[in-house]
Formats: sequence, C-alpha cells, structure tokens
Amino acid sequence: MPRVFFALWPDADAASRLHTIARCWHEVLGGRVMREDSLHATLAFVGDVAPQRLPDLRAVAAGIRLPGMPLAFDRGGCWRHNQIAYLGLRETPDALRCLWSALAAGLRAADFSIETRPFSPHITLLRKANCLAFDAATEKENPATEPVVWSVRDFVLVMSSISANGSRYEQIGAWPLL
Ligand code: 2AM
Repeated sequence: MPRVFFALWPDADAASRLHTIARCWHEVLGGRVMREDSLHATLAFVGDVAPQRLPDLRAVAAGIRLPGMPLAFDRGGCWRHNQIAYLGLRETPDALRCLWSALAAGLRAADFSIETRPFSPHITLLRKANCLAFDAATEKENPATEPVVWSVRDFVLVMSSISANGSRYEQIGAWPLL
C-alpha cells in the first residue's frame, strides 16, 4: 500500500541553503544528512493508504482554497527521543496553521486517520543525530546568519518508499495556494 503524506516543498534555493546547514550540523552532530531533493515540512502524515483511496485524498486537497505565505525557518532544534535535528519556525504564521487545520479537518471528514499530535512544523535535516552535542554546537539557535525563507505557493502529496539508503519520496500531486 502506498505510504503518503502532505507536505510543503522548499524551492531550489531554500533547499540548497537547508542542505548547507545540514552538512554544517553533521560535522558536529554526526548522523545521516537528508538528501537535498528530499527536504520538506510535513503538513499531514496519512500513512498507508489503499490505492483506490488516493482519489479521495486528492479531492480533499483540491477542496482547499487558502492563501500562500512566506515562511521563515529560523529555529534549530534536536529532539532527543527520535534523534532528529531540524529547522523549525520561531512563529507559526496564522496562514500556515489555517492550512494545516483545513487539511486535517478535510482528511478526518473523508475518514482518513491522521496524526493527532499538535502541529510542529519542521524540516528534518539529520537523522540519528547526537542531540547532546547540539546545544553547545549551535548555541541553541539556527547557526545560519539569516533564516531560510521561501514563499509557499502550493502544497504537495508525497509517496514514500523505503530503500536501503533510507526513504525515497515521489511527489504524486500538487495544489496551488491562492
Ligand atoms: P520527521 O521528518 O519528523 O520524521 C515522511 O516520513 C514524513 O512524514 C517526515 O517528514 C516525517 O517526519 C513524517 N512522519 C513520519 N511518520 C509520522 C507520524 N507517525 N506522524 C507524523 N509525521 C510522521
């Protein structure tokens, strides 16, 4: 069964800056650097879905009419429980929270079971990171001089498959924001 999730995908410039930060952190935190072309922020993780349900997922996405927004990823962090080093947002803009809640509501209404944890927008940069080293290495902040900003103009549906080199992601749909 396809394993799918909705996400925001950075433009090429933002992905390149994110990857540079990831390689910098890797020097100190170790772990595994996420590939540049796989960097994303998950909006809703749907999980395994029967192929015949994919049109229902697309219909939920197509029903969303909301504005795009600039996002500034400006807060570094490392979660010890899952050893993920990530870049998040100091402030979550209302437009992003609105997109997330509209998507979650649409998915629930269409009978998809989705993640119930509070929304914590982030881009995973490293897996298996040594989070103990993080605070000292980064002074608890994003070590980049400027936030990584991109203008979010759409959201995407991604299919994930596991390979020997980690997860591979393929975009199988994209919907514009206004
Ligand atoms: P992560 O990067 O914080 O691990 C594909 O696996 C994407 O879905 C990743 O962004 C991952 O977040 C997220 N993800 C994986 N499993 C999830 C779950 N059970 N709940 C929420 N998000 C999940």
